[in-house]
Amino acid sequence: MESMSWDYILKYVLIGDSAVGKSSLLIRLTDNRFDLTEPTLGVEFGSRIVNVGEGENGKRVKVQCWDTAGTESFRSITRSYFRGAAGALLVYDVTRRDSFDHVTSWLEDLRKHADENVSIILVANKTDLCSSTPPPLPQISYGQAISLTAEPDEPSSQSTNLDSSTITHADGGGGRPLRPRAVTTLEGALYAKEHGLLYVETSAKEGWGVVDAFEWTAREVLDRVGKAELERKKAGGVKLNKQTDQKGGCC
Ligand SMILES: Nc1nc2c(ncn2[C@@H]2O[C@H](COP(=O)(O)OP(=O)(O)O)[C@@H](O)[C@H]2O)c(=O)[nH]1
Ligand SMILES: [Mg+2]
Repeated sequence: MESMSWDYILKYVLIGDSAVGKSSLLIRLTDNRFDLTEPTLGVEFGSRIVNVGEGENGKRVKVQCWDTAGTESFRSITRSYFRGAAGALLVYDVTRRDSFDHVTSWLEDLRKHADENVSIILVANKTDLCSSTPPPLPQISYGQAISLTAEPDEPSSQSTNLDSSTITHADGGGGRPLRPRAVTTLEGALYAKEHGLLYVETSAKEGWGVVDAFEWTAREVLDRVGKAELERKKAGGVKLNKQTDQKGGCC
């Protein structure tokens, strides 16, 4: 079946505090829906093919994503899934400061237990609670924009175009009351830059930025490791379809 063919399989993990929206992001990715989710017990799994690049050079990447429980009691189980992950989505809730404060501890855990080349994207989720429109800037350019406007330790006034005061719209969201953001776009993006992470703003509820988060991470994995390298070393969390030239792979 052509639609099921893939060039690479990448293993991902979804991590972050409880209730930041990890399971909702996965359901949005795999089923394109937003439902009430049950708290995740241990680890759950979902997969989908995403496209990296276009045309002749485009690759079909099967993302196999492990959704982990954010609670402390499951943390040791969660850690055991880090090994061999090619990509990690580290999620926080833009309305909950504590979930952002805990990002450092999740990152330490990941650096300690995952392969050193794991590609990590910092995911600022639930932006729909603070804005009725998707973030207006192309999200991938946040990092680039920041490097042009500010150093991580001294955010400059020129970079206020990335601040949530202009990103979010206190316009009532079609009657829906909007909440203040607990973590600005600038803060999230600077943190990501400082720690060598990709950055994306998402809403699992509205579907904003979700597929992009998985695609950008896949692009970084493929860029970083390179096809030749993949074939030679069988890099952690990456499986190459042997029949990739014929596009014959099937899940
Ligand atoms: N408004 C809004 N709610 C969300 C979003 N993502 C998740 N939620 C809600 O947040 C709660 C926790 O979500 P869940 O996916 O179970 O979080 P997890 O514990 O990190 O897996 C649920 O009530 C979801 O419906 C989002 O993007 N926007
Ligand atoms: Mg969950």
